[in-house]
Amino acid sequence: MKTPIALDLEQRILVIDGAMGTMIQQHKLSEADFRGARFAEWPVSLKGNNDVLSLTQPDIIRNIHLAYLEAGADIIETNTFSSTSVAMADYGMEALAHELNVASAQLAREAITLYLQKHPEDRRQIYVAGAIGPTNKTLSLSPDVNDPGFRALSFDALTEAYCTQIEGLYTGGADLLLIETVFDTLNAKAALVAAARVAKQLGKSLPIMISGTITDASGRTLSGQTTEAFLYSLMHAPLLSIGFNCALGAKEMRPYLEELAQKAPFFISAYPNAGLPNQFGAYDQDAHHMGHDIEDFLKAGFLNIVGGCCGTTPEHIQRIAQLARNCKPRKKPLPDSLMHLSGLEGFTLRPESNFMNIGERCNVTGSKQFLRLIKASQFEAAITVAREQVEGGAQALDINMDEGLLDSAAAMTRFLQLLAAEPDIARIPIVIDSSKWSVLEAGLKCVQGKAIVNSISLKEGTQVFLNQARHIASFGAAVVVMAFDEKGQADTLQRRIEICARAYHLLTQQAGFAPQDIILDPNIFPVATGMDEHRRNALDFFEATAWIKAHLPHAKVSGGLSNVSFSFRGNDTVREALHACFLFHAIAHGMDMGIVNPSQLIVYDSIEPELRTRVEDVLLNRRPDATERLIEWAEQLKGIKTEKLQADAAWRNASLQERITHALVKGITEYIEPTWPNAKKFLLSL
Ligand code: THG
Repeated sequence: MKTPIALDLEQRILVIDGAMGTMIQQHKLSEADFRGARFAEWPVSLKGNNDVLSLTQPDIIRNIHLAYLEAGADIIETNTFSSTSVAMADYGMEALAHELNVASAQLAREAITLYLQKHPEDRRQIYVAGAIGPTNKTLSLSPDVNDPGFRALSFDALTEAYCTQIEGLYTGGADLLLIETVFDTLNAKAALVAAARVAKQLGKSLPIMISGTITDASGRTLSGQTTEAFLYSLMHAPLLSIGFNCALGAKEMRPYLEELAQKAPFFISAYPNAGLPNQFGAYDQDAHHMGHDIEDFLKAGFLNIVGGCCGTTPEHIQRIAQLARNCKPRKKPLPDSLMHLSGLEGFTLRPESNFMNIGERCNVTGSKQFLRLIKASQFEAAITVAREQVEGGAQALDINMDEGLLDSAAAMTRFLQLLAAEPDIARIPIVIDSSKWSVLEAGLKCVQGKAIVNSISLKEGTQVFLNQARHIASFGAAVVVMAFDEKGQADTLQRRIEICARAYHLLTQQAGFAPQDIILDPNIFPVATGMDEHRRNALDFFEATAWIKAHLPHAKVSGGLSNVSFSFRGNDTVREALHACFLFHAIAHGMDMGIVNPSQLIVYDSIEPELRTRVEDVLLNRRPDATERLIEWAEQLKGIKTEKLQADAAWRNASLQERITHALVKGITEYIEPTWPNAKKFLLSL
């Protein structure tokens, strides 16, 4: 059902108010003014704590709201940008967070009542948006230059703080929640999780607006995301609107707004600063000048909600309102049904896309090298494993820390937080791989992008499955479901189909999952094991894949490719041939993605024909002696090395200087050796 504001937005462009800070500054308030009588003895200086003015100088705040209403604002923002316990800690006012939000929302409501009493002829619906700032801490970046994995705040602590803020905004009478000035989508996800939690508690949900901020000229958020990645990271929530505010002013915002307007299935908002800040941090763009840039957006049809941020005044809003009245609102595009993922950049899987490679090597059970590094806490070197895969063509990275002797949740957290600091790796989406729910949960709290959770299953029944799925959905991640139920792992075609269909229907009908975010894994098992019941392992996977693609709309199919060749461990030639042939047939049956070693994938056509025949005899179960014949061939091959096109080979062949440069730039420490035992200095023996 459409909310009243959604219906309103279909008819007209709504105007959101301008800056609170600039208006407060004009009053030249003293320390004593900020404190008022109530906080006269407060041990910390309160000058600059604008939000506390809702308690100590309510008339000033109410009058600012009134000025914006007189200027034509349809949405006024509460004075609560920093009213979380996290941001209020600067003033020792953590405990006042709830009260501040209640008071500020009430002030905005009062201002609307006063305005409407004065202007009974004005029949517009006017809304109070509860302003929810990003706080002064970012969940995806370290404030400590010496430890890129450090975080000043946890996801859970921020979520708690947002819950308190949002409850206060509800109590005070806000109509909307405005999660604004988003510089890190992980912070915004915490706000979304909090909003959903409060809505459930109170049995009422307010429409949610999200507004991000692009702070550098290359078009990225502070935490490094592009517009597309920003959108995909937050698109799971049933948003009223998405847009940008603050930052570099209207003109600089244009290309990013244009992109959002094209891609987002929500209403679009923009409330920029009055131009770029000058050398004193003030804003010079007057109403006329800013109006000129805004008019361009309006005429281009980008917008549904428009207003101003830092440096804007009622004069600016009046001009913007005038312009908005004369323009038609943008029409929302219909949501597509493509799978969108993101790291720092967006990724979209289209029907015409090639097979998607998920790098398998950052897996403590799947790589002895990676296990050794993680066990020795050599996280920096472990990061190199991730980088090599990206360079080798991985389009997403599978991370698995499931090893009995490790604190897997802690290792997952640490590794993901370090990865976030590597822009060339964090570019691509993360696949959080674990068979332990606690590890998956920990991983979700570390990634700002739209990730894949790998995996859940029906092993423990419907209820556990649904609870886990709903939790994953609240973080916006896609999910891999293994074909496993209460009775065990699916090992026939029929069981694969049955379990995948059941999971798909539960996810779409009861867990609110978008079908394109469901990835079914119908179990890739080893072939040529010598066991008769394994003869159809590959064939059943292929046929299950085809069935899924034909019967479960928009669902994706994935699998762990290297599993298929476990019985040929140590024989890379046969393993690579098995992988290439398996993929060739699986893709033909509709497999969309897989966990693979991207730099070790070879081309189907390059396989020696006799080997290929023998491999396919096994995969397709074409003859009773297929396994013997492949083993026979494998024996004969032992010792012959294949020429692997390793992705790093090229730089390893370059000149010493070039190798040093490459290693320094990419932070590859693998080839550095000490010149003598316990040396403090290292020689680059590249
Ligand atoms: N489905 C889903 N997730 C999965 C799997 C799956 N995650 C884990 C696994 N299976 C996929 N990942 C790997 C990673 C490595 C290997 C196999 C699967 C592998 N490793 C070499 C080996 O064991 O011989 C290790 C060699 C080395 O130590 O370097 O084969 O099916 N959803």
